[in-house]
Amino acid sequence: MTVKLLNFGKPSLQGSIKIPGDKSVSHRSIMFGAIAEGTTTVEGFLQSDDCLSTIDCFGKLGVDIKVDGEHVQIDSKGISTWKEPDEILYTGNSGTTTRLMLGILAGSSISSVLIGDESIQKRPMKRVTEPLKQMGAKLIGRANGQYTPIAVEGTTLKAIHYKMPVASAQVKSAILLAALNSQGETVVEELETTRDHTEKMLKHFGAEISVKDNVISLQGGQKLTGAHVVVPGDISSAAFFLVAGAIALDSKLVLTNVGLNETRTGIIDVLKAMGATLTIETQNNASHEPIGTLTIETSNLVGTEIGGDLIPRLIDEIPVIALLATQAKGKTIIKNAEELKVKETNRIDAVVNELRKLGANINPTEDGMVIEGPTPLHGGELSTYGDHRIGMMAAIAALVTDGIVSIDNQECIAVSYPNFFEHLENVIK
Ligand code: SPQ
Repeated sequence: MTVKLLNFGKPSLQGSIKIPGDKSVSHRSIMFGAIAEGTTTVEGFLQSDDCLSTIDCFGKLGVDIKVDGEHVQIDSKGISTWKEPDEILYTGNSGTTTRLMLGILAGSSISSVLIGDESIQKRPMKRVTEPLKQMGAKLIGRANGQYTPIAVEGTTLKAIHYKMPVASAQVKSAILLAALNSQGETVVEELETTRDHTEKMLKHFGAEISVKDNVISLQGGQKLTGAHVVVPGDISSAAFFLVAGAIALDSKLVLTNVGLNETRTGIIDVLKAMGATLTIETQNNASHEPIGTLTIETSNLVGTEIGGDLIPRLIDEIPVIALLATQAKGKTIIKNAEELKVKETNRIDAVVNELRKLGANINPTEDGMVIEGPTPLHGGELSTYGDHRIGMMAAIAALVTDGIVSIDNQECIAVSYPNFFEHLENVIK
């Protein structure tokens, strides 16, 4: 773990950044390519630690995956041809890999064991193992299937009608992936709309799926066919530079290749509500997801209220939105965001503790936080808690502090954005 000292001296930011591939879509491109029959080619794949964990797991299942930078080719004859792994499947720091693979493996004909890193071992899995058990899945894990390691004995699954108790794309996706390999029609009712990359990719790989309001229906036994996937840039990565451009002195940043799937664009709604100088231009593109260019300039910001169905559309952006709010005039209230407590770390506690070290006026609540601004920030020694999004929030904060900010574990940022510091340094003038 390397301590990184950030001594930027309140710079101006100028230039353009091509935002790297979306983590959620990159994971799914490998999973769908492995399930499908035929050849799948992926363009713009995010080579981050989390996505490489997914590739590693499928490699152990005998799936032929060739990686050449951002290009990936997957050749598969379908799930029935996967081999039983002779090693434990290691999912690293990735909740998406762990939960979606449980759904996929539950309906396979092989036995396997999944384990992740220290953070994954504390993240709740019952939200996935419980509905999968209702489908007939054979799963054994600590605390009655709540924690990894989890052993999966693949078996024949039956369809379910499931009302989700939590707004989670990972739970929805695990059930849909299990449903593909089960008998009958599965119906999933969402509490609130969450990211719909799985539904979009199911269609892209040839499945028939019905989505009406928050009700998704999928008939089991459908075969997927290999496809070409163009991965859009990750708006969750772009979010750090959107906030940077809005709060740094005398700045203008152009962010290209940004995925604009409307289940992910809550950060844009928040920036507009706070009065940011932001323009959006959609791009014609070859992806099955919308893509555009965002231009952000130094802005006079005001506080806002963030809650309800906006939360799943920006859940991973909340740490950096909290930083944004420290530079806005007035009060920002973030509520209905209790899911933050079960991410890579408890992100309510982590954000509040670390921004307070820099002098922010921020208080935790049961389901979010309240921030009063604007506050001048000073330097400090910050912890990432091994969480990439806390690490990047700390680095962006250092752009507006008087004095040096240090972060304790810069390596964790490679989970979602390996080129983050290179991109940041390129736009500092
Ligand atoms: O994959 P992981 O570790 O869960 O990653 C995070 C992140 O910050 O990158 C959450 F910690 O993103 C999740 C996101 O919060 C990725 C995701 C997906 O790809 O389906 C969905 C969200 O999680 P959830 O629990 O709300 O379904």
